[in-house]
Amino acid sequence: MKFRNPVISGFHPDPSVCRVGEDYYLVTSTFEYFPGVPVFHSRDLVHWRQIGFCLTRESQLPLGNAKCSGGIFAPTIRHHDGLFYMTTTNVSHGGNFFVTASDPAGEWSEPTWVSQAGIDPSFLFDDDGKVYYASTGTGGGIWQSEIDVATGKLLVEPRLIWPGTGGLYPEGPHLYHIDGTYYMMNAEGGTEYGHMEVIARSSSPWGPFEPCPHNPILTHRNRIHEIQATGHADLIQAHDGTWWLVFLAIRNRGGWFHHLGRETFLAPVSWTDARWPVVNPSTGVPKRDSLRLGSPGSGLTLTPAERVNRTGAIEIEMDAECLPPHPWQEEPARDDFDVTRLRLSWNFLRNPRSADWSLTERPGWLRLAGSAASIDDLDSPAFVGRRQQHFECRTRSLVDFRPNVEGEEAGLTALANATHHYEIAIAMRSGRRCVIVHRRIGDLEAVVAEEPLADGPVTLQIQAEALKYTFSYAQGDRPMRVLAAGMTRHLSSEVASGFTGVYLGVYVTGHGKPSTTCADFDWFEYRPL
Ligand code: 6LW
Repeated sequence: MKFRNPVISGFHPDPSVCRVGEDYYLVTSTFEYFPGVPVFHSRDLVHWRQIGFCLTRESQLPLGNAKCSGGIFAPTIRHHDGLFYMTTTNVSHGGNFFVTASDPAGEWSEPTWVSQAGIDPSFLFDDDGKVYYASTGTGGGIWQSEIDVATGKLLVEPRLIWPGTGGLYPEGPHLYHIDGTYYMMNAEGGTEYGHMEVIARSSSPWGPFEPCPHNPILTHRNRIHEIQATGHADLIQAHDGTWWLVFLAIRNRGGWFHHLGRETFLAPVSWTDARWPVVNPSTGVPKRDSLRLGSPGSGLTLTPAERVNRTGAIEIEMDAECLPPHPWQEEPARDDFDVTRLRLSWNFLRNPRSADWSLTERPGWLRLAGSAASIDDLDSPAFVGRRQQHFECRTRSLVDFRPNVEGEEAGLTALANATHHYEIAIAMRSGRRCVIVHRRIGDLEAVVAEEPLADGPVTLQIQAEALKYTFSYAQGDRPMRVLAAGMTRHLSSEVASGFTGVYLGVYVTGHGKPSTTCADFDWFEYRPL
């Protein structure tokens, strides 16, 4: 059967997956966004629906003044003895911790902190009841401890167990116990164009580990291809016995840049006779586990063509013996805000102030009360946004905002981070209520279009194509009027840096002073084109 990658599009990096019976649960990292660590559910590993978040309270997820791409790094989800466990790192507050839940849709527990340095923590609940806790560590390599999962206490101090195969930044470790052998799988090369996944094995959870003769088992570092940066993976055996890998990758469209962030991809896995995994075997399997490749590190002698064949090339359209398809109903394109809970696809920046937003003060509208904070600040402005998940899509919203004071502003934003974002908004400028288009690209900032507005609500629109955003507005039944455009490249990770992807959202700010008036959004539409 064919399936399409990414299986979860838009900014969904560092995926980790577990299975309970015929149900699959997946989590991704979320950095400075709140709530944190979304939980996705699937019955076929291809179709995923979000069912909740692991971190929904400030007590679980303090993000005060978290830098852009600070906060929550790579998570791991596992299920053991009727409980789900999710461990991750809050690099802005506290370090490594885990939370638990009996129902993956939540609520999840308060954090149990683990005094282990590094990032990218991961559990192995072993058959003998021991719990191993792996992560990166001081000085590099993969470190591991044994913990008491009831308290988070270290039972065996962390120590270096695997240096990696020599690539940069060994990270995203996961230890698996498969058919009596311990496999340590990790990413190397960094999360960009040099990214790869490697694996090693041992008869002991503490090593020494022998590297796989055809490492890296996954990489696109030698491929001229739309898909790049494949790596940071998690391995899963499906309920029908087949094996699969979820991992992150990016899609370049129209140039060597990506603005949708690192997305979640899927590939089938098969095993060689020598019990080593092969990713996406349909693109080529190791011809033989020859001596030439046997000794650690000797893989470097392969020709590019052989290297591609060996490293499991990934395609947008994948061919594989899939599980019976189990698609979910699509979320309607239009959110009318006519319920009193925000959809799961909405996120705040850092810990929101409850006074900044309401779905009840003006029923059927989303009301945002602007504070002094703006999108440029390492604070929590009156903002909610959703991930851009398609290169071509259109975002619209009907906004009722009547600014009184210079600098008061409300509208739509395409947001990469605090220093790279575009807005179409209603603002008070030189005493007039106007519609403006604003661009910030690092230390370059400008209002590039401005037109006076008639009284009444305004429909604001951002139309996205692979290479540009187009900003338009309309009032009453007048047609949409294009005001300006902005290049997508300038909101890409290559330009804006960081670990996050573009959000499309609504906001209001007083730019340094609390706004004297609220902005009401009647509806918000996100429509893939
Ligand atoms: C993630 C780590 C990484 O925790 O980036 O570059 C971090 N590699 O594996 C954030 O995605």
